[in-house]
Amino acid sequence: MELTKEQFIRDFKDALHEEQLIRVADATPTELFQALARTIRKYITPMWLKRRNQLVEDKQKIAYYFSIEFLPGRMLETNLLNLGILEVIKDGFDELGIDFTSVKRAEHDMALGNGGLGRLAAAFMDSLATTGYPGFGNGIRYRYGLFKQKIVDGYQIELPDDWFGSLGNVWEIRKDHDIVDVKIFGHVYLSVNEDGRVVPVYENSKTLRAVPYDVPQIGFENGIVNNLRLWDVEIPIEHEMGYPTIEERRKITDITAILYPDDSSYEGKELRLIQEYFMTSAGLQTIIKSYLKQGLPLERIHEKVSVHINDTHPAVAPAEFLRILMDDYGLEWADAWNATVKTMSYTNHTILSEALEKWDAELFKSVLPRVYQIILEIDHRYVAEMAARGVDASMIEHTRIVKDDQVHMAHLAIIGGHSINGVAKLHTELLKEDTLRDFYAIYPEKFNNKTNGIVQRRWLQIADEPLSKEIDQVIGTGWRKDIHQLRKLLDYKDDQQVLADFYRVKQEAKERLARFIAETTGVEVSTNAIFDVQVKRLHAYKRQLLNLLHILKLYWDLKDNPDKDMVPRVFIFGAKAAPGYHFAKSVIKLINEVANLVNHDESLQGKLKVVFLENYRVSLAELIIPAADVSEQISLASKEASGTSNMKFMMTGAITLATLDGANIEIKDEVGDENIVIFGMDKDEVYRHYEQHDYYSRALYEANPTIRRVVDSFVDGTIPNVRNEGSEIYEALITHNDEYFLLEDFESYVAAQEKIDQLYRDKEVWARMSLINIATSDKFTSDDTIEQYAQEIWNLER
Ligand code: 26W
Repeated sequence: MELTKEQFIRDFKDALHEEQLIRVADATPTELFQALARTIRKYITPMWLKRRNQLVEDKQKIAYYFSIEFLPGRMLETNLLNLGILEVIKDGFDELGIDFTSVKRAEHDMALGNGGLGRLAAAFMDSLATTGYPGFGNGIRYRYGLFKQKIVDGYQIELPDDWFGSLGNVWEIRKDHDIVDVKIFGHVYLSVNEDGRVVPVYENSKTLRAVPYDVPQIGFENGIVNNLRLWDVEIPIEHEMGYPTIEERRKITDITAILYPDDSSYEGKELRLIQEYFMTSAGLQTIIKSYLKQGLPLERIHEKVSVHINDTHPAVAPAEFLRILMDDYGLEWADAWNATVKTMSYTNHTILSEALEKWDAELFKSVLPRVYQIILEIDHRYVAEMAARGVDASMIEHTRIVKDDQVHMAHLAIIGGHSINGVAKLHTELLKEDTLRDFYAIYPEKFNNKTNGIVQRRWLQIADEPLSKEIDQVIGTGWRKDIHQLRKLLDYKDDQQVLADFYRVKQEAKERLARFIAETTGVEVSTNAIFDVQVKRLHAYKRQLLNLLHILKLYWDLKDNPDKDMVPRVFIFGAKAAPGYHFAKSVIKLINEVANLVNHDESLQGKLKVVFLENYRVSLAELIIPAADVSEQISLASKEASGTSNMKFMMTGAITLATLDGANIEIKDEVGDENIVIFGMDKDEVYRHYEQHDYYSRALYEANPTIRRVVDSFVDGTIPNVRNEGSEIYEALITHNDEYFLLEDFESYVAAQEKIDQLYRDKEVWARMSLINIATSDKFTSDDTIEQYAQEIWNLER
């Protein structure tokens, strides 16, 4: 948009003076942020309205991305960048004597997500608007975001993330005219009405009022504003007498109170099922209503509407869609089913069996009696159709929706939709060959891959402004609009000056992070050290513990030989553990205690430092990632569906130290073998162990003195101030046979780390690797990922 500095200053002062009655000089950063956000909202509103009217007028097809998590982080700077007014606003603030950075930091992260899945959903919202496709989000407006992590005495403590504060979310707009009712519980029987139609009759069900709040999603310099719709629950006015007790009222408002803090593990909790149904039903009801306003027949809704199921959390969608089409609008099964399958599509984000949602049939039936009836009918028809097609009976049994008194949500999503995709090449292969093998045999045409991506604008232009400016110097600014121009950097891979400049920019980012580390943890780190970073959710399969084993190995090396020739290292961790995930919490404690051990040991001569940064989140990632030399992507091969931080590190010039897992493989394909450091078993070797049952961690432990010494450190008093945590780790590794094969990968990990050490010694070599990583990271722009979803799955036009 066009905006002059003078106009902005007038608008901003109006917002501050008239709406908040404050003078610039007196305002706190939070007040300034509020005024700025309100000013921006005024700029956005006309574009937002125009977009909606245009889509209605053109009867364009819209894709709706249903996700139980959206993790945008801070929105201010992205919004300004995408509107094309970031520089104008910064200039305006300079003139007013306001520090932009402190204002931007006053915004609380919007943390309605756990990790990769939620962050990806937010990235897709940005890319949908940027590519200009009509794609809207549908999720939950949680009162509290993902818990805030504090580290106390080395332990994780969880505090509520009161992200609304007293001021609420400035970006959202409540939409009363789209309020709908959602029914849960009670009993349902079928009856024949006057027209001779079979209709469900509900008894004793509870009605929830679903209230939508819309958050604008602004495209990059294209004037397009899409919509992210988040649902809140309220007590329906006309039913107020039906919910007399405070307890019952609280039960209702609890539905949107908290985001479940579990990442990669699933618990069949009633409240979670209600959350999932609540946002799915509310979203589908309003989508169908707005489609009908166009005066088109419901049988053809799939021509104008796509519904995407992000992981299984909204996978009740096919059944709910059928229910609405039949019960509320009188469609026959065949027509309703045809429209449903053509409307729905599903992405799988994990092969970990503990993360695949299956609901206890009794629970499901008690919460969603009518939907359960419909699911039974879908299941019944599926079994009959497959039998008629001559599909093998055991295969039918494996793939049906309801079996062993459980409702298999992934099965519903696959049977009830036309597309199922994985999130990286390897992951999709594993789905086809292993996890969903029988489905692949039945519906090969439904399977496809969509490798994840990241929003380059946030991770390069915003989070790494100094690097962005350096890139401008070398190849001009065209890459800011067309990320593929980054490849032009490859022409400079032997240019000493360019390499030196990039190296310097990285050092400066490290200095900024070093200051932050000193301020927040009191640990002094040298920027001559390799900044070796692992930031992601704490999970056994991600193997933060393998990283720690290597740190202990270095510790013992240095204790034995203080003059060991090594480049100093700073190991930086950031990770939240699910509050009920005992093992993960023990690993956090141990990282912190190893940090205490090494950071205060003078004999190590500062060659080894360990830092755990608390409360890892999007805004902290924006500080950490640009400062990384080494990106640790060390999950056991086959376990990490894709990973997306790996792409962010690559884009800001870190060297990836990785197993052949998830998108690491595709990163390797882009940068070439010489510009990444790979170690460990590949997925075939891992699977071979599973098939042959021939993994014995104790044998590895007994045969290898280095492993023994490192593992013993957990139980022999080496690490101070620990209780049972050390022996728990020891038992996981030795007694319980090391589920994620850390010990088998240990030696090759150590060798890979030694290679990193050697490579880093030659600044030019390192800077060249780094430049090649940056130059080829365009491969992972989420704009391209969305382009593929739009063309190949949703069939959208822009
Ligand atoms: C029902 C509980 C639950 C919670 C989280 C089930 C499943 C999950 C997912 C595993 C969460 C998740 O974030 N998965 C990640 O998705 C990213 C985006 O596709 C991938 O990059 C990560 O590899 C994958 O772990």
